[in-house]
Amino acid sequence: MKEITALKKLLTGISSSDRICILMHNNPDPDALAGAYGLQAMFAHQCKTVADIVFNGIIGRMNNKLMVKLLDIPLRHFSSINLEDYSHLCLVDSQPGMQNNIFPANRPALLVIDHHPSEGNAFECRFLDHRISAGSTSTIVTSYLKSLHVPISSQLATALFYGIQTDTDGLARDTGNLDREIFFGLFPEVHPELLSQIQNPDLPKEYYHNLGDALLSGQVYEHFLVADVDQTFNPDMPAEMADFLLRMEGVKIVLVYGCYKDTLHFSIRTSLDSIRLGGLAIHMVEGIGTAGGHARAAGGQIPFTKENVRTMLERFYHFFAVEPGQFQLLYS
Ligand SMILES: [Mn+2]
Repeated sequence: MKEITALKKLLTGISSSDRICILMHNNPDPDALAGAYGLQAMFAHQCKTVADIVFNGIIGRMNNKLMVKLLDIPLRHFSSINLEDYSHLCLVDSQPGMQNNIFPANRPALLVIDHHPSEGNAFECRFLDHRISAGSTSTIVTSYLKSLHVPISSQLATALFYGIQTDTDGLARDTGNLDREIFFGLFPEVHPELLSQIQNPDLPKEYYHNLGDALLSGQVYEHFLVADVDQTFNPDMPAEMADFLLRMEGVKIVLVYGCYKDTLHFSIRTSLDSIRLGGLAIHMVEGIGTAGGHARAAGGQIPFTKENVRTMLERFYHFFAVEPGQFQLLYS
């Protein structure tokens, strides 16, 4: 494999005195967290250096909070560090120049691993593995850990397994042969009790408020469902509600949005293969916000103003050639 030779060469050039920062996209999800955790193990083993995992935004979902806590993932917040202090910057589950991360435009990347479609942004990088065929960043990172014979602790295996599981919906979505091979390969090392706790966390009362908002505001037309969770305590709630509502009988396309602080977050989900939601999400925020995603799951953010929300919704309806007036409340 060409990549592993290049990676080995890159790592031999790094010494224990180098300071490495591993960045993820904002509000990191389990796949980003696990990928970063895996790279940290790689740098520790191969270069005898402790890389810092740095996040921006918040760790929103209760599952993700528990993942960080129970699997001992050491995190630093972007506001508490200075990127100038690091000799090398890495980025996982995103690419420099994408709108969902704070990778500085004036710095080259040491290493970038991602599986999201490119947004056409050019960047300087010494080692890039951009593999759209992979269902998760965790898949790619695990394959490197195995090739380099980096020991994978039970906590790290659990993180990587959970990263693949969430990004591929348990191998049901955007999954290839490598995802399956790595997923089953990690399984014997996974800590079942910790994984179960992460998958079934206690939920705060606000979660149920947002669930109520989503159900009461939910409107349906044919196989579309659009819902507004209103104010939310967690920017991941629209995504969580969209996943949940997509399971409704007859529903195949879901849009959920909600406001966290001064930003409107939205998520789109579909069970259909024929739509590319990532492109749709980018179109919906053109000129007003940021977005990205995959074929069947995507999302974005816009500054919360009535005008912006109307524009975003109009573009969604227009894309599918439907009219808001055709929709009816789920409960009326
Ligand atoms: Mn991912």
